[in-house]
Amino acid sequence: MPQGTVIRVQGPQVIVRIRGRDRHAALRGALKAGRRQATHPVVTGDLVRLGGDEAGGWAVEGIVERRNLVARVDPGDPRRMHGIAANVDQLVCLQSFRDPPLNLRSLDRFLLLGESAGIPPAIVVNKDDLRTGSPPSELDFYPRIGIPVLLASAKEGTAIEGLRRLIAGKQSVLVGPSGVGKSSLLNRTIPGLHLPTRAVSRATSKGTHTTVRVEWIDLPEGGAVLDTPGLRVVQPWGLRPDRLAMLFREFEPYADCQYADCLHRKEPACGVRSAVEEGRIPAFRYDSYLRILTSLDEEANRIKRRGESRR
Ligand SMILES: Nc1nc2c(ncn2[C@@H]2O[C@H](COP(=O)(O)OP(=O)(O)OP(=O)(O)O)[C@@H](O)[C@H]2O)c(=O)[nH]1
Ligand SMILES: [Mg+2]
Ligand SMILES: [Zn+2]
Repeated sequence: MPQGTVIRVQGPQVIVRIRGRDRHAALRGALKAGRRQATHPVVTGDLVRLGGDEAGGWAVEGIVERRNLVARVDPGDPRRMHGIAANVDQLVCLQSFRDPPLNLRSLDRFLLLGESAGIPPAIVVNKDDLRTGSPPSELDFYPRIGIPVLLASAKEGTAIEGLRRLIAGKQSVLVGPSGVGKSSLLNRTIPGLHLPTRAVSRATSKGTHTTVRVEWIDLPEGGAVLDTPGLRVVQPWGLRPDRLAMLFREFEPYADCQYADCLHRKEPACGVRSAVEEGRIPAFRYDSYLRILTSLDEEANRIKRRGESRR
């Protein structure tokens, strides 16, 4: 059975690259039924098994097991998964210094989209031309735990060469809030690319959700990069409270606590909390951790309430 790579998802139709050619394909019934558990049954980057042929049209029969998956909780229904991209090598998390302002809480959530799926993350902070004063010292922390940081400006062309090197030859997915300049940076980095971009709202300093679906962009030197629509709410799919601390890389050496199931909140003799007090774990990261942990509790309660109201 021939196979292909999904390079675009548009409703019940997908575009699949079959032996180097991009073709429409329909989804078969069994896959459509998957909508109850997932917003879209197939995801950009999926390797799929195909039925049909060039003359009569192609149909997606099944999905080859994914190497990995970038996915969040569907904000409209916490029991459903919203898959963003499959089978990627790298998750590039974009923020901007202004319009919208740099938000470390949001950045740490986006990083978890990668960490929870075993996908190495990288950070790009765009709109360096709008920065006043030196970059916040928190940004120096990430390279120490192996996450590279680039300060870029799509407007002035800063760090474009660095970004090109970062994505060269790989399958990358670019994520971040709306309006930080994901599409603008890719336009600047990839010759001949003209993705639509739009100014952020003056009133709210938020983006206007210009990119509306995941866009697959082939790189001239090989590899591809996926531009994605800005996400406002990012809760990584399948995240469990007892696994969260492991995804904060720097906690690991200190997660030696009195209780084996310690969540590093208020438990006595907690190695992680001691490390925060001694300054070995930065307070801002511990703060992110606590907020995400609380949001996981809230999400569990939301799901429980839905279940009860149905009965
Ligand atoms: N000053 C400045 N403005 C920038 C820079 N990069 C992008 N912008 C502007 O920021 C606005 C949003 O840029 P987009 O590229 O559409 O942002 P996006 O992240 O793709 O947004 P969505 O597609 O909505 O997720 C546009 O008006 C861009 O011109 C930059 O480096 N400096
Ligand atoms: Mg965009
Ligand atoms: Zn602990």
